[in-house]
Amino acid sequence: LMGFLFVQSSITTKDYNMKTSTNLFVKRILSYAFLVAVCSVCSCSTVPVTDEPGADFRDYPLVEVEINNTATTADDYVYTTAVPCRARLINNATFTSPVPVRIRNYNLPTYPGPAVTFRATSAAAFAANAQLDLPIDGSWASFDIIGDASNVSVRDKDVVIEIIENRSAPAAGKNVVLTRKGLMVTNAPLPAVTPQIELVMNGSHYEIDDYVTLSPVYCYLRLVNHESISTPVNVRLGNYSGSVGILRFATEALIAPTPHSTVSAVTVYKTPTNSTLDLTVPGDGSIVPFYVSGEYVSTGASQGPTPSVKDKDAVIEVIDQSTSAVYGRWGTMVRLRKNANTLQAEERDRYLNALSILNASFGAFEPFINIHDEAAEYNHSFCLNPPVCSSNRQSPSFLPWHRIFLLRIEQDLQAIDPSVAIPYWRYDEPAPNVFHRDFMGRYVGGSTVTDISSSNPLFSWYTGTGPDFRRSSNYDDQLESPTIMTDIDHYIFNNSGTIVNAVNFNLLRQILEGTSHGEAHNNTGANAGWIVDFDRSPTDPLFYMLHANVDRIWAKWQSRAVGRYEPEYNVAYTPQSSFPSPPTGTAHIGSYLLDEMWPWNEQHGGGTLTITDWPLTSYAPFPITPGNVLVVPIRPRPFDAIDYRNSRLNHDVGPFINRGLGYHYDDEIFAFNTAL
Ligand SMILES: [Cu+2]
Repeated sequence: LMGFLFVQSSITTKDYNMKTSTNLFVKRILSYAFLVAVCSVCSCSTVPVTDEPGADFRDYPLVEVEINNTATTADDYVYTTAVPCRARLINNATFTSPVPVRIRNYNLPTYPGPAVTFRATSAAAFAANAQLDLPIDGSWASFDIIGDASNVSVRDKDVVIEIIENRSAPAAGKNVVLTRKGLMVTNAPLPAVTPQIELVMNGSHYEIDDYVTLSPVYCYLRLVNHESISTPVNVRLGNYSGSVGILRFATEALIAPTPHSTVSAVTVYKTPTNSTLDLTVPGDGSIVPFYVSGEYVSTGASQGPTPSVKDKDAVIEVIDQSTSAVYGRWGTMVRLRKNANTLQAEERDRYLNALSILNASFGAFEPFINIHDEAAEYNHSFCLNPPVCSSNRQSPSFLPWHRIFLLRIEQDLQAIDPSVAIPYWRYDEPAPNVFHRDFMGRYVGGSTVTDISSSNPLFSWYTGTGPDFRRSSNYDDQLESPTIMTDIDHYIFNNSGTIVNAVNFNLLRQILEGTSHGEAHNNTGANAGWIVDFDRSPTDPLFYMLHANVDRIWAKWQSRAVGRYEPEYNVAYTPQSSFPSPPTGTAHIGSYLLDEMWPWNEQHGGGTLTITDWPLTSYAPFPITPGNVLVVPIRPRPFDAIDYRNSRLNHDVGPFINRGLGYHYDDEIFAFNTAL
């Protein structure tokens, strides 16, 4: 069935006056984006800020933190006496006046745990927050941490502190998390460790990008006090016994060329597989590189990853090879997009909390509604066959456009809480925990008002369409799923994993948009629900989990054959190249591989190609958040959306310029099965 099922609701109204007036507000709040230094192994090079017409580039502070004023973590333990700490700006040259920040614990009020209190060194009293001004010469600002003897840690790194943006303007950036660090509250100091080892993830000394998926992340070790200890140190990397998220290690991102009938020689890189790794840290202070990723068990009862539940619960331990002395533990997170129906309560609530905070500043949420509306309404970027697009939104760019669109909101959510990733709603399975009063709410027959708990952060949900979000599912959302395909995996893939229907990209995207995703929208919205209507569907928070599942199925399809991560091959994406001039064929501008996609292409006003009315765009270029510097190009093309895996921050992975978007689903291995 290729028909497009995502129909307009009969109650659609569009208030152009409202949209026009709010656009100005949105432009002011959201036209932030920035380009900053990206550190490579040995040197930092600053990417010059491009002063784009009509865009204000906004710089977030990139912050390094040290507990006990050392680069090693062997002394990152806090007791009931004050521990000296310090923070500094990495991109200090960007700023012209000291940058005010706030330090606090990461705990949600509803999930209290071990915590610490803070004081700026100049202040007298310890408190739950401390204010600091970070100097623009890059020097350290001091603060102290103290633990609570009655509330000590259960495991290492179960106390996470965070430094947040505290500049008064722009308002949208306030409280953005600039960095996090894991530590431990003990009731006794630990013995001093002589060789001071530093571990650096992602090539940068700031930790805001220290998140791993199932892709290899570049890291290195270094002897800090090499001037007093000039001998090499033989160390073993491994998982700390208290870790929740489990990691794997490798000395290199393994590379294997793979032949294929239509792709001559694609070189792939694979995920690390070693549970421990022996390395020698040079005595001269130079680095020893390695790669880390989340564990993925490929067969057996425990098939799949062992992802994190909270930030910094995946802890890399560095010990001495012969004495097992601990040289340090570094908290990171195996952050994956997970099945929404099986999230743990705290994961679920962190996601809801971040969504709610974004929505509470409605001006910061509204673009998601408007971008989607106008992209569909004005037939840009995910439309085929102009000028009939108002009744047919099928387009080759449907998948890459929504991939970038989801990253747009995911990165805004991660600016609020970096431990959040958009969960996916498997709409081919019953999802009673999704349609629950404590999560996305329940549809109760006879009313379109979605039933949610008063304690649910979404209880105060508000969009331009009004308070709450309305559904009218025509299936029992506790027992049934909205798609006629009982198992989408087995529709696109048969039981042995072979693709049976979507044998090429064009067929895949038609099945996904028309049948699979269309049924999820239509049957959940039925007649009066907002999710059925393209200009309001992003007002229902379920939208993002629905589209994460669409994206996940594409990702699984990509993983099943060679070349589907390589955008320049037809097996990965069609149409290739750029929109032809003069126009020929049927695909819309914005759909060709190398076309920049609206709205991030900054096009507005009268277009000159087949579409003459690019909508106003207040949403361009693609904004950048602290943990995702340069992960998404500022004017993304379908080309940039094909490989979703390694972060572009990982410069050293693979033989190519890394083109990944840095996220991963929890049910798909990083390297595809070459046996298929
Ligand atoms: Cu959709």
